[in-house]
Amino acid sequence: MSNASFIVVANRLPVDAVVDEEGNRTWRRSPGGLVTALEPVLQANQGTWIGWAGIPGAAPERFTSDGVTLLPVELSKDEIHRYYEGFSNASLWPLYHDAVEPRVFRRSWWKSYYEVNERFAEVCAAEAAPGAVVWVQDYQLQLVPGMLRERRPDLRIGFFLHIPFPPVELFMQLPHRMEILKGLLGADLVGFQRPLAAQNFLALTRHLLGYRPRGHYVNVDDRLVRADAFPISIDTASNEEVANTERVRQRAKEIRAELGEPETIILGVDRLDYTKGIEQRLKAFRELLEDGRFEVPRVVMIQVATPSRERVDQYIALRERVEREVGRINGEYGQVGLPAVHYLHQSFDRFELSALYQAADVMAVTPLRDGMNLVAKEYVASRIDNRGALVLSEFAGAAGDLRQAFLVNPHDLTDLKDGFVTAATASDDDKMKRMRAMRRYLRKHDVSRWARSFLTALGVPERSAAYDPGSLPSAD
Ligand code: GDG
Repeated sequence: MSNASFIVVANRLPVDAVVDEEGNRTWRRSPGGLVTALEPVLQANQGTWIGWAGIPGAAPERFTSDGVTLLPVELSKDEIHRYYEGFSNASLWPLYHDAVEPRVFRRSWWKSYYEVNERFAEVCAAEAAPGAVVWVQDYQLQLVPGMLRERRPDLRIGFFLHIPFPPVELFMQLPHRMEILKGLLGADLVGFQRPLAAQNFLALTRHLLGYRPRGHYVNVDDRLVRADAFPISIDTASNEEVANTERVRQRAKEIRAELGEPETIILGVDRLDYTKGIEQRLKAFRELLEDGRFEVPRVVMIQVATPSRERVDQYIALRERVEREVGRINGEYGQVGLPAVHYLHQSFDRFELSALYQAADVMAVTPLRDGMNLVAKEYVASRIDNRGALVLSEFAGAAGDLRQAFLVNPHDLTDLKDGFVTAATASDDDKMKRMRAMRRYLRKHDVSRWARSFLTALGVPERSAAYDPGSLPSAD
């Protein structure tokens, strides 16, 4: 049993269990950046992935998929409500995203968060071989490093936060803030998307716990904890490969034809989440039509809003607001057979997504706050023709990497509108120069480099197969 030498612990497994009406269970790949990033690392290492299988009740038995052992953890309906939808997604998520939406605190949610974190830690403690490397992921499991260290001091523990880490004043609002901070300090290495997040974390260890961080290190009971930035990326080569298929190139042409060959297609692809700035983006587009700076059908917008957290109140309300705004824009500016905004509340496969990227003249990635934002990077990697323009929020972690994008402040509607117009009217030369530079950057800074740099910093020996996904087939 206890023989796993490399373990990833995440809220979700990389696959979701799907049960049909007759009770038969199948598995479907779960979407999202975390899975794309980590799956190749685990495949290379024959590692173990511990996580929830996506359905309430008794956990399915462990199984193996593509050389990775998947070990499901049980969550009851009540825990999904309190730990996941409650404390994780209605307390921590808004607070860590600069409270762009009011955060909700309930005491019963915390209890459940604590208990579920303990369960993950116990499952992992029982699974890990002596001296194993454990890599804990994201805001749902911030207590796990501390709980794991208590049970298994022999382990090498890393933690990576995929979302922003808030400044001191905001974090101070969080009930049980000390426990969360101590939980994170159970790790040997705490990784963030951006240097500022690591600085916020280090400042809090001083402010709340009285530690004296030196550089990137805090001395906790004679143990050095390092906090640093490791900006996540994508599998650039595999995105390029998909974009280069005949199927995708054909489909991109078809999309443009179906839209009536507009001059400019503006595209948004986001989980339907209030941090992504979808409402502000739609409002900017409506005003540009109002001002006559954009005109349908010469300029049209496609907004893919992937369904997300559909039982959380704030997400239900957001969906209503977004759909009302889309209706309003189309009512005022659409023509028969020619809507101004094509709104798709659906998921697509990666070929369709790649074709959309290739068809889009302007990609609108304008979150109010975002840890990184992989969509921005996928768009750039997919533009093998070096065309297209990326309008990118300064508040996305990706703005630190994709510096040649048209940067905007999505909180400032005028700036957002100007950004869209500038990108839509920039010269081909200018756009190509920017795209080439960003593509070069992503070729070098891909997801395997991200995993390698994190694991090297965690002390996993450089030549170990544990993190050399380079020679393996891509994740999806
Ligand atoms: C969190 C942080 C950080 C979306 N719709 C479809 C689809 N997607 C894929 C995209 C992309 C991923 O989901 C979304 O990743 P993002 O980074 O944009 O955003 P979050 O889900 O909020 O991710 C974020 C990330 O973690 C990684 O650390 O960058 O800041 O919030 O890969 O392509 N994929 C498919 N169909 C869809 O309809 N196949």
